[in-house]
Amino acid sequence: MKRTRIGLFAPLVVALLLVAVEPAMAQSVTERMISNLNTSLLYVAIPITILVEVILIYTVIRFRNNDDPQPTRENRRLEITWTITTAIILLFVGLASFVVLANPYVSLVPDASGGQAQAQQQAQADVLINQSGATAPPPDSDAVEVEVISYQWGWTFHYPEAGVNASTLAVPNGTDAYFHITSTDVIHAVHVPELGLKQDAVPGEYNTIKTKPTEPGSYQLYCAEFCGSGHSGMLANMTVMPQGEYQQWLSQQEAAGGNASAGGNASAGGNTSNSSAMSAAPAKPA
Ligand SMILES: [Cu+2]
Repeated sequence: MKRTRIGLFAPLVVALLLVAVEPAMAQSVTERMISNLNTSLLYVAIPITILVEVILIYTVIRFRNNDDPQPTRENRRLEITWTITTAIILLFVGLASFVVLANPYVSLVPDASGGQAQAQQQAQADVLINQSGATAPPPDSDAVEVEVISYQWGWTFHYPEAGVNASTLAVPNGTDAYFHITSTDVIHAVHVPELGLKQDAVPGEYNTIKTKPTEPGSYQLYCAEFCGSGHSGMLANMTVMPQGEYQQWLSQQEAAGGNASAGGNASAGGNTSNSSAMSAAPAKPA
């Protein structure tokens, strides 16, 4: 009996030890939330897996020579225990997932009330390709907005406030960044795995995602939707810079003539290439 109890409690001890280990530092708020959720769900799944396997192996070995097996008799206490335990586990999994999935850093939901609607209109006026669906930051925020335009096969990053186009996606560290994602031809998808970002780029509409980078550095941006023969080469560089460096970079882009007709119609589709990370891409008609 004592041995069985130790066998049952061992998985719990393992789980507690796992909880004590801090997860690795994340590169953005979004990435931290997603990987924390993944880790917490793993803490629940590992002890359950160990418990089930231990009971299974024990049963196989213990009763392997049983020539006269008896049917299981009703055990109300046991049935109530596993029903309640399962309910608690499922409730935890559901709540933990909901808290992360409903967060604006993971799923940004448009807010059409009051000042937000005005900011929405402003955001709509400044973008390069005038389409609906962009979710603007709140009016008083210092968030950076970037219009991410995908095409076969490359990316143009348009900065509405400065009116410049760039071939690299630069954002300041520690500041909210809104990416209004769209496409000029077929469906593409923005994917920056290290920052936990992924969103479809659909022609004729904007999908906005929001994040806050927490670690300066250079990250790979991929197209995550098969879009033709050039798909595998549809890469770009995303650079997270300290605030001062970002302002300097933006002025450089303006000086280099990263031209863009703000509020104009579809003049997107820059001549971007991944290697020319720091140079502005000239806009050409799509
Ligand atoms: Cu693509």
